[in-house]
Amino acid sequence: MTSPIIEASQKHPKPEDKTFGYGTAGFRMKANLLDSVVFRVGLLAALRSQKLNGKTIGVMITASHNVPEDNGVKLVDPMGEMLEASWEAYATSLANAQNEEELVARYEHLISSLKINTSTPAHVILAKDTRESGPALVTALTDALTSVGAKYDDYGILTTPQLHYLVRCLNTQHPPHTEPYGEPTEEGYYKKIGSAYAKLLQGKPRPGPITVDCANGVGAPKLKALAEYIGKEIFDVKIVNDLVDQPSKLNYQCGADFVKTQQRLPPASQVSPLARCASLDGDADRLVYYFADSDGTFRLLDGDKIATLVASFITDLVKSAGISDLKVGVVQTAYANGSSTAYITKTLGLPVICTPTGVKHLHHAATKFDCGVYFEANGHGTVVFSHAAHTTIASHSPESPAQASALENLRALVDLINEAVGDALSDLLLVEVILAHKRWGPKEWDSTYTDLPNRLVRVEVKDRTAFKTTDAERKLVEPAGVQEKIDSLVGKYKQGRAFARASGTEDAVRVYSEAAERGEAEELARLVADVVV
Ligand code: 16G
Ligand code: ZN
Repeated sequence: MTSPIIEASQKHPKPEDKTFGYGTAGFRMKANLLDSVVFRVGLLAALRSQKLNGKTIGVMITASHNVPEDNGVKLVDPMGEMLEASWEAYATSLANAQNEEELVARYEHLISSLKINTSTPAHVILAKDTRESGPALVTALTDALTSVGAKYDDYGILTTPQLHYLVRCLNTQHPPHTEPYGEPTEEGYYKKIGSAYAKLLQGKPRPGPITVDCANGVGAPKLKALAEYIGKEIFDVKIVNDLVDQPSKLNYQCGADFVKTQQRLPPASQVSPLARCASLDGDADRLVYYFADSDGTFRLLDGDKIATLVASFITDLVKSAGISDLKVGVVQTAYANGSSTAYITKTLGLPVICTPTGVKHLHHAATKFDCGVYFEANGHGTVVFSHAAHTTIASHSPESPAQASALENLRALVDLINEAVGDALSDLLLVEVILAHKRWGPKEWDSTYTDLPNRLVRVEVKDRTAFKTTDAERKLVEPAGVQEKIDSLVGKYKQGRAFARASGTEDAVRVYSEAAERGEAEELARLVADVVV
């Protein structure tokens, strides 16, 4: 059993002086350093499947919004969630074994300590984004899977959320699941969300054209396929930044991350005032909206604006359907604009949970609600429904035609939403539906509340691991004394708020600030940055 691993692993040697870590979104780095890591992730994926009695595990090769030279790899657990946290350490352990012998020893140690029955057939599915380095990394992955006799299916190029969807579909086909999540094909994905969208738009004003910037990534061909499935009459989408055959253009001056951090239109977007625009990121799991105001001012509708829109719509639908016992709530991170949090609690009257950065934290917290809406300000998010919510929505008997119609919409909404993970394509359709129902343009949506001026800065420090936080990253406990200094600065500004946390994806500390006036928010960020260096 072990010699095929050694033989296969010799083709994917570890670079000597590198230490790897499974971070917030898997392993991510320059693609030329990733070959051995992906091979070893393949070994772990097979073990994970065996540990879970042969359930299907997903492996996605992508580096999301990073530069074209980077790539990354992450594992998807059976219900389409991120890999269980305790296994991240096993991934790191395999990735850092210095040579083949050590790798096999660590692999076997996992088998014995986790009591894995290696005669259980393993099943893994994989996909990649459009990066040039993708195909070679797939070879590293499939070499590993072959060496341990795992069965695998390569789905080629997909968005990250499409792979999460497929994993969930494949693992819900059999009892105890009463119904599969959907058809386990790419086509099945378009069918599920596309028909839910069409249903929700019945009898509603047809949305006008929308311009979508696809970051020159995988979102472009997939959004085209989705749009073709739905049809131009009800989904009139103009796709820009779709140059997937020019890999160097990926995420360059475009995409959700560019728009959110630069707070301006991607240069390729030529749009008229008040027209709806949206951007996806490089693997289509993040979405932000924006528009140019009548005077040309750029207005961003970020993840917080999407969360508030979705939460208010679901609350209304649940109520209109005559359902009284489902708890709707919102999950945010410390980066959520203070105005959005105030709007959710005071205007919408909904509870808010704040978690540390990273989808897995938000997702987990959202499962505490029946309808848990979670979004990071950067545009990553979705809605998760509890078991009780699914059952109630499926079985509730309406008492009037109005209730019946709301209930139909609620059922279609559940189909439209990709519960497995934040999904830019599904979220895009979701926002389009809500705006059509509310008969809102981007300006009406934007005017629900006004963001507090804010500033995010990246600070290079000697050792970012020295920064330890508590209270969902809103307070520093180490280095000693720094939080007290931040508190005294914050106290000097009207509606001031600021925090510093170590980045999970870059070697830096991030400082975020908010205040009543733009100049003050900027000054506060600068002063806090001075305190942390
Ligand atoms: C990762 C996270 C994203 C988070 C970002 C923060 C996932 C799938 N992705 O990209 O949610 O916003 O990291 O980066 O969890 P930072 O730690 O460098 O600020
Ligand atoms: Zn992404």
